[in-house]
Amino acid sequence: MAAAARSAEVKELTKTIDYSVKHPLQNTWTLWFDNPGKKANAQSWADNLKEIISVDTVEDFWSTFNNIAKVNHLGPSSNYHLFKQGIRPEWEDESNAEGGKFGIQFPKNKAGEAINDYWMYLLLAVIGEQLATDEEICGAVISVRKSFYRIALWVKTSDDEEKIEKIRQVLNLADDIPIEFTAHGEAEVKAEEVVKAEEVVKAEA
Ligand code: MGP
Repeated sequence: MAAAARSAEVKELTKTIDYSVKHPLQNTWTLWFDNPGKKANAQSWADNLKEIISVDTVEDFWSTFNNIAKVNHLGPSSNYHLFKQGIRPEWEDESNAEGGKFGIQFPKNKAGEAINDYWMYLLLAVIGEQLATDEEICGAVISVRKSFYRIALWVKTSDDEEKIEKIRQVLNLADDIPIEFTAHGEAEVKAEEVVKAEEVVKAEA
């Protein structure tokens, strides 16, 4: 088809699009941000957590995503969290208590700006309900650390292989990049041990 005819056809098609209609998502999703500015600790962690906005349409998701700082522009120790409305992005929330996260680590020097796309693809899969059963997904987190980024999918219960494959597929992730599951219970125990060790050091000083 000649270019002029094609452009007329596109014009005709777009006439039928009603831009005032928003497209609802299956769930409402809340964006959170935290940047403790230093290594976080389990007791003060929630103080840094800020609820930014909730979105329930495709259009509102994009206007949020396009207007917040890109992941590669965030400072070390920052995190974005996109969680189902009603679930706080912390281990203590009852929806997370028995669950865990699938984490993928990307060295900063290798990932570069591609991290923005990995994060976007994970979010699209989450809000588009492409991963596991809808009920099972709690949210997604991107963590910026000194030398790496970590993307994580928080789930309510299990670490089955099927989810790992699905994540690999939606991110188009190379086979040599591992996806690791950590139960939140393990992370919590580790954080408590750190707090105890710090108290011992303080007491001895
Ligand atoms: P992290 O950011 O999940 O781990 O938790 P990371 O990136 O491996 O650790 P970092 O030290 O390199 O940043 C970091 C710390 O934040 C934990 O050790 C806890 O002290 C605190 N923390 C993180 N999360 C997700 C929670 C949470 O859900 N609840 C509480 N109470 N503390 C948390």
